[in-house]
Amino acid sequence: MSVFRSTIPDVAAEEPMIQLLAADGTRTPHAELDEVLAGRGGEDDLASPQRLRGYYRDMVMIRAADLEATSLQRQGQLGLWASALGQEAAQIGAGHASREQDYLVPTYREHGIAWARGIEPWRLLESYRGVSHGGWDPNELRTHPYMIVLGSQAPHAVGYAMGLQRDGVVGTGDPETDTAVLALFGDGASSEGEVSESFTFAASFDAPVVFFTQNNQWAISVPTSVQSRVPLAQRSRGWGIPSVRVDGNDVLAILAAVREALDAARAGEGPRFIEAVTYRMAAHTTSDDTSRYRPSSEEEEWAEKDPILRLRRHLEQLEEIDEAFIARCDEEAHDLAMALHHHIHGMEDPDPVGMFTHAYAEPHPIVEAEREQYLDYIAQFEDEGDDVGRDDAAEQKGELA
Ligand SMILES: Cc1ncc(C[n+]2csc(CCOP(=O)(O)OP(=O)(O)O)c2C)c(N)n1
Ligand SMILES: [Mg+2]
Repeated sequence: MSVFRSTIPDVAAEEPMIQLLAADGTRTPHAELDEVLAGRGGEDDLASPQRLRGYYRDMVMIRAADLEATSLQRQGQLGLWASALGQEAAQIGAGHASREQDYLVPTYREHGIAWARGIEPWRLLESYRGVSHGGWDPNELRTHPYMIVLGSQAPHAVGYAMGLQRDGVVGTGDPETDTAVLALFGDGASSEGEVSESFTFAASFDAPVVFFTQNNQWAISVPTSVQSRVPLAQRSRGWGIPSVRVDGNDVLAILAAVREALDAARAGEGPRFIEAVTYRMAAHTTSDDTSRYRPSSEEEEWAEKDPILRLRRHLEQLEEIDEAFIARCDEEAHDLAMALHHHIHGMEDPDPVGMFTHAYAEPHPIVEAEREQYLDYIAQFEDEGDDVGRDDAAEQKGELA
């Protein structure tokens, strides 16, 4: 039995939403997903009290990093910041559902995913400060660089997944090597044509890919209701891709659904699609002002569904959390925020022509010409005595000649 459905119901019908933790923290039993959480084939219990405390700590840590990054942007240390406030359960759940060998393809708001994959938060800040061309080794951490081009995650993920099939690491039954891809994108991005095209390829080739949409209700100022006439979860069924709608503020439901979907993809059963219903509690980015397009009553309503609060209430019901643990998490979160603060003040400007160096593996005449042009451009500022941190542009140009 599976929670994933491949039939298209009446479009007027309400799509059910899987939930294991109610807003007050009460756990609802679920025949199939409880089995997934309990671990098939002798794996660890994903819902053990120790694991639950771990997810709580992860969410507290990533929220602190997020709030600190917002402050750093306000202090002029970052060009921009896209907050993931409110989406911690969707991201920590999905991140921990993946296995080490899986490949994840994130957007620009995936700070919980990054955390779960072992990417240090200051790597994210480097990108948002504009001093890094990616921030981490995608191959080593099996997580693609952040991508801002909406929907681009889908074709990248499907292409990678089709490559895995050709590498013979899908459906062999070896849990150490069988691999799947997790494509992450937003509700707004799901309207991009390349997501539909990716569904076609994924379905036709049975690609080992899971499409994971965080429906945070907004694409900047456009509500999801304008993006789709049917619940997003129903969209992929037209392609024959089984899908499910899950409460995105419920870390356990997300963990179980993504784990089940990735297991199926890895086993060679083809793609899955998950709509995680959540809420972007902050503005779209630090350049946005929510008061221009949404009522504060909506924000208050969702504050009650806060994913961190929900897991804490659940742990309290289980009597598996105490004040000392909560205080320790808060202390660690504070230390992380301070570390980010110090780290950013110590960041150095990169070599201004580094972007040309990394465009191609081999030298390329057009990129070389553009590099020359750029060196000429920044040399002008030196002539004016305007030190813009471009130490020795003229010297570099001399070296090139
Ligand atoms: C192809 C493309 N078109 C437009 C944009 C500008 N843009 C950046 S974020 C955004 C809204 C995205 O909304 P959603 O996909 O719901 O993700 P969220 O920001 O809510 O996480 C838009 C229109 C872009 N980055 N890429
Ligand atoms: Mg959105």
